[in-house]
Amino acid sequence: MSIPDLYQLSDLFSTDQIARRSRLRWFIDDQVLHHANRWFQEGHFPLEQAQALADYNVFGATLKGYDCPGMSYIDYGLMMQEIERGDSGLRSFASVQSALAMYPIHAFGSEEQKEKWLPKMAKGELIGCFSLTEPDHGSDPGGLTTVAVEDGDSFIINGKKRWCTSATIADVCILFAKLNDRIQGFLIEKGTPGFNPVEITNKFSLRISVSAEISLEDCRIPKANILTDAKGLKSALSCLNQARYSIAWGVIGAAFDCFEEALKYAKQRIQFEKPIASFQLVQKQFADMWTEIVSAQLLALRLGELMDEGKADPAAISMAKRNNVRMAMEVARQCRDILGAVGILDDYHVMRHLTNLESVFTYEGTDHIHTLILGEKLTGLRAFG
Ligand code: TGC
Repeated sequence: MSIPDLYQLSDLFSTDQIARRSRLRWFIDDQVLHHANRWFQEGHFPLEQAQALADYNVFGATLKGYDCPGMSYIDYGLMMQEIERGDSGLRSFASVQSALAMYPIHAFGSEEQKEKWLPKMAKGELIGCFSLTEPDHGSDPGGLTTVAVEDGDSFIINGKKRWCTSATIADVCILFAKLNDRIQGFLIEKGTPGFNPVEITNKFSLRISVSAEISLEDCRIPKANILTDAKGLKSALSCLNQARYSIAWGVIGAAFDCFEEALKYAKQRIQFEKPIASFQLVQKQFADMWTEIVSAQLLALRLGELMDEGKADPAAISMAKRNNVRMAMEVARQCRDILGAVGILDDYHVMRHLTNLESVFTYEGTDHIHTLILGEKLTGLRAFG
């Protein structure tokens, strides 16, 4: 029995959107979910399956021109939801490619840079990454200490970066450094001497995803590789808006997969001679979870409309990221509880989603930072900085 669409959300999507979602759902079921727990245990990133997402127009989905799909933010959000139903690490790859690598090239790059990178990135032939965070500057990126200095027709960059998804496999890195004391974006191409990404392998979370730290040692790049219009922290934060939007939708998919798995289990698991789904406390868990999942979908949908109209306030994006990640974590925890002891095994997906969501709770702005962004918006008073 499928879960009833009580709020008739399907009516809010076009036939095309539903068809696209079904195609991607089939791909995630067939090519990702069957293998995901093994990949997670092995710490394996499935590059081939990740690149195949290009066939569904995932990469740079909302960007116009340069062979990009030019779709709506709701189209994009629905795809993020389906991908994270598979795994948060795979969705991280897809949203970094779109929101943090292609978006800044599209928004801040020169015509030559756009022509060179975007068509191939949209096809998944080239991979991008984004590098803002440093070992000593996470929530306060304005304090970053990586420095670029001009030297003839080059810039020389020195510093250290951390938590860059895809950095060891990326063809291009969008990197923020200080140039004359002001934050500035640059493009660094794979293989540039002095650009040294190293994979972080000792993770308990997002194991189907490459995370890396990068050391930059006299890394010389041509002047043409400056992202001219990516000036100031504002430009980096505007990329994060895109990535936070992807998360607000994506985590609904993770919650959905946990919910479906727990519901199936609860109907089959017999205790006291009855399926545990018939017990009142378990029914309360399902009622609470489904209410929160549907509420998160409505929040994401309205945010998508605002993004399409170019009217989304960054604080609204913070609200959706914060609320929907909290929701997904709570759903994953409740589903693990319903599964009982077997919920910790890799025969089920719940524990993988739960440990992944621990990272999603923290990256692209911690829960605390989004709380304080909302606090400032509501009170007019700043609690940080
Ligand atoms: P603040 O003075 O508030 O702002 C500086 C300028 O930026 C503007 N601004 C924004 N613009 C667009 N979108 C937003 N969301 C914006 N938030 C602020 C602001 O209006 C101002 O503009 P202007 O014209 O006055 O210059 O800056 P602050 O330094 O006080 O910091 C504010 C704070 C704490 C909210 C911000 O720094 C923040 O969001 N911190 C969290 C950082 C974060 O999310 N980091 C994660 C980075 S992602 C990553 O590197 C690892 S994950 C990526 C991967 O998976 O590879």
